[in-house]
Amino acid sequence: MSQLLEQQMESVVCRFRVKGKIKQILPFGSGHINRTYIVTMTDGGEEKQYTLQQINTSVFRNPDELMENIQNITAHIRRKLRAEGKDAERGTLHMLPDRTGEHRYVKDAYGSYWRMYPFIDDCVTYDIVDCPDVFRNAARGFGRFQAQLADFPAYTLNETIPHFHDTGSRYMDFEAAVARDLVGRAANVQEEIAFVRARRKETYLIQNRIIAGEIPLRVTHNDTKLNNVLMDADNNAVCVVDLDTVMPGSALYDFGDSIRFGASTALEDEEDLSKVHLDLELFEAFADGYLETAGAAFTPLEIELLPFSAKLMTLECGIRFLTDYLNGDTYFKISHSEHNLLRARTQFKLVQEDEEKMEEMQAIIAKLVQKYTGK
Ligand code: ADP
Ligand code: GN1
Ligand code: MG
Repeated sequence: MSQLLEQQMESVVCRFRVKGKIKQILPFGSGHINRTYIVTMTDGGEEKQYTLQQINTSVFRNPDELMENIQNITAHIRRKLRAEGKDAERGTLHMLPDRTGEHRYVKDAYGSYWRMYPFIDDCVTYDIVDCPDVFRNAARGFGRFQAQLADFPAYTLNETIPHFHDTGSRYMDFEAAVARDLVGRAANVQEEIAFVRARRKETYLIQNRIIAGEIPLRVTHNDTKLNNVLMDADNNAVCVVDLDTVMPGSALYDFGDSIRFGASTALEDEEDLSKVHLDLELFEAFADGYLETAGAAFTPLEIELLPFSAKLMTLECGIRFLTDYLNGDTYFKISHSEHNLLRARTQFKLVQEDEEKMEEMQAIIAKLVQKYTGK
């Protein structure tokens, strides 16, 4: 970390309502968008930790609206947890106010926006999981999150990234990137381009049904990666984090994105594609935990489309990685020049397996529906 960045962060931290002196600031987490740090404060011999995050404002263009969403969502969940006698301190995030009490963020001298949360102790997050029981618990965390927000007034939410899971519009961005070929990479990824083009028609399937009113809009998280749910020492889900993309959306986005990331046998950027598979046991465990906690509200069409949503969300993410690669890596954080291409390839490998195992996924869902409804 550069000295300048450290000084910048220290002056930011002091503008939040925190007690004591800064002991340490360290980078944390494996997210692709914001920058996250852990801040340790000492106050009379007591230590307390916080997460400090720099908002990526080229992705989230209106930080005021973004923070307003998070403030309202977390207040809603906190009220619910308290009413149910549950631990509201650990069950949701709490954005710290600044010293004036006016904002839940600090804007620094360089125009960057920062926010702070008390660190929820004794938790871990996973980038990969091989135990179905752990993944079932993660699903319960995301399912409960959706159920907690079922009565949140969706119309009051700001759209933090327009058309976020509009896969058809992601496809059009991809075609534009191929046509521009800004950094001359298109010639080398003809196979991947053809893979996406062969699936163009499917990119519109969920969005068209939302527009037609056949699939209900709900308040959804929209970024349900396994590492966005904190798990305690017994691997129970404690708190859903990374709330920047909570917006009106489809339950299919959340289910599909969780399967995309967590039901894979390899990391998102695994180079050796022979290690990348869709694990049906993990799929079943997640579907079980999700239907148990959120499924009662689902319509028959939502249930029917759960397996397809896993494929579509994986295809969409692969399209986004490939598009960013073609655009010269301007959106996702990367650690080397081929990073986005590797990520796109793992997604396409998973899409292929989703296609091969579609009937098995459908049979699993049918079995679980029977379990929960007796039908
Ligand atoms: P990103 O946009 O970088 O993914 P996240 O909000 O997901 O940012 O935070 C990155 C990681 O930091 C999470 O995966 C989680 O492990 C951890 N984290 C974030 N907020 C907290 C918190 N309040 N308490 C404990 N850990 C947290
Ligand atoms: C980004 O911020 P992070 O790492 O949780 C992205 C998601 C992608 C994901 C792919 C705001 O999530 O949409 O699915 O990377 N978030 C945003 O790993 O674009
Ligand atoms: Mg995250």
